[in-house]
Amino acid sequence: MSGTAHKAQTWPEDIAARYRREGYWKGIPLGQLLRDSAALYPDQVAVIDGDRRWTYQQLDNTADALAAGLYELGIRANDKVVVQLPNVGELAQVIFALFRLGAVPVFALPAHRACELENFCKQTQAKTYITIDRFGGFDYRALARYLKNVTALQRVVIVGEAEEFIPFEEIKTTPIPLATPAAHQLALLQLSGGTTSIPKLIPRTHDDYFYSVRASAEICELSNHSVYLAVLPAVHNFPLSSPGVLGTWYAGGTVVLAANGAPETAFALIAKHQVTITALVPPLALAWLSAMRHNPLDLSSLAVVQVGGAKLSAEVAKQMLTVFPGHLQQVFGMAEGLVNYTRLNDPQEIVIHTQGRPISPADEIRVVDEEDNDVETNQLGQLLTRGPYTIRGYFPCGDDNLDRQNARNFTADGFYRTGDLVRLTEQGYLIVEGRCKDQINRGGEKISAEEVENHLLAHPAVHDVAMVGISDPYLGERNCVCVIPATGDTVQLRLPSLRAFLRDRGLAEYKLPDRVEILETFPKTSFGKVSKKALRELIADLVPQT
Ligand code: AMP
Ligand code: DBH
Repeated sequence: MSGTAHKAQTWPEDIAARYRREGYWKGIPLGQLLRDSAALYPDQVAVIDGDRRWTYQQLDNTADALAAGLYELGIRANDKVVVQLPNVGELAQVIFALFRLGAVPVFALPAHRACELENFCKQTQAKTYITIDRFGGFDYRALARYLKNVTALQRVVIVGEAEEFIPFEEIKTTPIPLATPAAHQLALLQLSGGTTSIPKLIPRTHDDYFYSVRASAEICELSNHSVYLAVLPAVHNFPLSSPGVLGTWYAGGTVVLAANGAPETAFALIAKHQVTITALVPPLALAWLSAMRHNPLDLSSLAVVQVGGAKLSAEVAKQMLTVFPGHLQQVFGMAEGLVNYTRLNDPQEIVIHTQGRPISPADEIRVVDEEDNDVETNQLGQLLTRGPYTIRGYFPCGDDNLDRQNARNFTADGFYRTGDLVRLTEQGYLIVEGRCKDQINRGGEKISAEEVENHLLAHPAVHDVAMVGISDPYLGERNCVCVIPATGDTVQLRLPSLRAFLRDRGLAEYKLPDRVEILETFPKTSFGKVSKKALRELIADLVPQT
């Protein structure tokens, strides 16, 4: 560390005042969200986890008891607490207990391991780690032991069999009066995706996060009759806040927690609890589609199926509309802030072909070329955004690179550079065409991987596809298409056939694949998105260098 003090970059005072004046920021801390719903719907079920369930009143009381217990352990306002929990009922208690204490959860995904966790602990100087005994065949206590040795961690709380650590079940104590955190303060730290680099910490305030949750719940028409099925890890920004579990608790609905998104588990939960809304990433949407084709089930309680996190191809969107009941909703968001939704009453064309429009009239959108000049409507460019729930800078954690990172990721006037290549339609909807880096430069000719993938997804022998660049001494990059076959018959997937297929669809010659690799699965990020970075590395190992 150089000893340089890094200042948190936040909203300028005049803009913050405007967000308050215009009602986006209401000055209400997130702990109050549960208090209000418990007052309105005390006996309504807030959380279902297997055979266990908690009403709003029970969850509210437990959160207070847990907040008091965590205070007794020494946790104070503004302390960072690394939380690594799968979708279990205790997560709901932990979230609200920390919000009420004004302590700041750092939401690690269950799939993160020593490398990421060590990073989060060191970056935040966290003294507390709350996790589970075992999940998905992994023992988190072993991870906790390692972290205690190499970081400043002082205490580890374990849900389940605690061994030498603090048992979660024994912490709760008589509620005590606690100072309410100010709504402009830091409420939680989210992680940036890591699809292309190591996660950065994203500081979200009570005011800004609460606004995005409230507005999202309204857009998705959540009510106290809504039943939200969480199949994605609930701590991720999408299922946490778009509108996710927090949006459901805001509306007084019921959250059903699933350990994972396997169709057999999820479909049974949908039928049993009459689930009305759930959120998927595209690979999961494909798995659900194929399960429904093999064994159609009555999922008629579903009013909304959200798909987001990565581009849903128009081809798959169409299939979703015919196979699933209710509305399909595309969600294009980022943990840094901006979230776009197709609206429930949008025409099918919009739902199939766009990734939605921003939550808020106060979201500012710019689509720019490489010199930051605005491009015309419908033209491809990089998406920049600022608004009442989009951060102005990453979390200052003593990292010498922070200023450089902020300078790279934010404009001087506070726009976040999303790194996404989009078109903005005349009606104000965004179409995601790829990431700046998800582009193959073939001897100067740029190819959007998404475009070719979209065509190939229409091929009957293709289950899923991802295109990556492989380095080429002559062209710089050539394009390699990785295919998960739909059936055992891969003859149609040979290179000449695929090229002919794409050529028939009118695709330019330079966009046709140079190589095909048949794979059983794609490497995924911790959140379950296809990791193009890992895929590129995998292919580099398979393909002999020329
Ligand atoms: P994360 O860093 O995990 O918060 O991921 C945010 C990024 O995921 C966005 O900047 C997009 O690149 C991508 N993303 C999220 N939702 C969508 C979507 N519906 N379509 C295309 N890309 C998406
Ligand atoms: O991918 C994401 O990060 C994401 C997707 C949809 C997100 O953060 C969100 C909605 O809030």
